Amino acid sequence: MNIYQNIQSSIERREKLLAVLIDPEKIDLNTIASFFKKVHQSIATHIFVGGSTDIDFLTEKTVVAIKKTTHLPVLLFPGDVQQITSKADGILFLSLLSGRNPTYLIEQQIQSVPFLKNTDLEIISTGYLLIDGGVKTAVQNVSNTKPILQKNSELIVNTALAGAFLGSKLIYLEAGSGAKTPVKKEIISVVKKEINIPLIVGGGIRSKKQLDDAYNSGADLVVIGTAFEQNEDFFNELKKDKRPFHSKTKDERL
Ligand code: 1GP
Repeated sequence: MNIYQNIQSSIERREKLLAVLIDPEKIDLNTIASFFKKVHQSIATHIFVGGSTDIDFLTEKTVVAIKKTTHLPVLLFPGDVQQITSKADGILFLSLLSGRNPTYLIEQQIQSVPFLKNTDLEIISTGYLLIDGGVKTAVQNVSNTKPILQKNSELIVNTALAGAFLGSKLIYLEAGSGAKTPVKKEIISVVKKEINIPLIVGGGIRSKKQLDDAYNSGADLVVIGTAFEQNEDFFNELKKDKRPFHSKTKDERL
């Protein structure tokens, strides 16, 4: 079964998913073994690798080191075409739908095709929405696009739905790495109500409570990077025996 089908079956089983985001510019490869010991004791189900930039081309080296250490699926979450390597299991093929910069809507994607078509990476089309997280984040700086304000829920929903109509297999609500305010519960639940594809939420989630809030509002997969980078003890609060489940099905929420 491929990664996407596994995500779908987890959702059917009412399991919640957690991706640990590893930024190749921030992780010290010598610490990968000890870092992953903690990852494996936790409820983490996926590893995302990526960052807004990768000036020193560290992505491939990082993915190779991670693949030696884990059996969890490793998905590229690239900031640009330079961050693609065939060594991962799959790639979130992102289009920054909240922005109006053609480079991140379609240009980078076209540039990646000659490489991607010769790899075995599972390509997962992902509608990517940058939502205001209270601080100017790297995604905003690098993509030169404006995030959608959280008060503008109608625009967020319509953008997510446009992604679904265009054929995205996932929708990713992104408050940006290190966001002050994660995507609000109300936004997650209103988007989840409208779409029939798995929903990813990330950016600024630093506590078990914020994680549970995201799950209970309808996030199927939550992405956490900064909180683990800054405090590996956070993994202890997310031990495997405490794996969270969907509180309500989509139909129950309606
Ligand atoms: C950023 O959504 C991810 O792209 C995770 O954000 O680093 O704030 O956890 P944090």
